[in-house]
Amino acid sequence: AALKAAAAKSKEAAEAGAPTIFDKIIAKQIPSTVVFEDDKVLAFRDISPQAPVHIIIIPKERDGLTQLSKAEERHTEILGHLMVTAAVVAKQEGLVDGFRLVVNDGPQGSQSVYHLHLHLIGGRQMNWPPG
Ligand code: IU
Repeated sequence: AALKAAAAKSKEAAEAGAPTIFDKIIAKQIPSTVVFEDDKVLAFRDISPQAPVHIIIIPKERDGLTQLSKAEERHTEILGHLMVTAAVVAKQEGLVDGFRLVVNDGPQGSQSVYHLHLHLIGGRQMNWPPG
């Protein structure tokens, strides 16, 4: 319940334009293990990995994309770029037998950070259905 309340608060703050923890990671104010970076996107290792490989891929400019359900026509290019980046990073990480890409959206999707991100998860057998 405490976690849910914290997520709801961070959702409101992000929607009002406040920086999230990911902005601090982008600004290198918080250290992270970056595995890929260009002018538009950043990929870094998740601090609480759920598999041998667990990488978070984010747009550097949030541009209203606190969560995927806020996507509009103008976000088409960056969303495509994030997906292509996932493929590039998966290859770089040696995930030749496959991987999983996850986007958690909103409270029911268990989203906790309101800056759109892809989870690239791999290095072990994934199960279906997910939890
Ligand atoms: P979610 O989809 O919003 O639930 O995922 C947020 C992820 O960000 C989650 O897997 C966290 O472990 C991860 N993370 C991180 O890598 N570094 C941080 O400082 C924080 C969260 I806060």
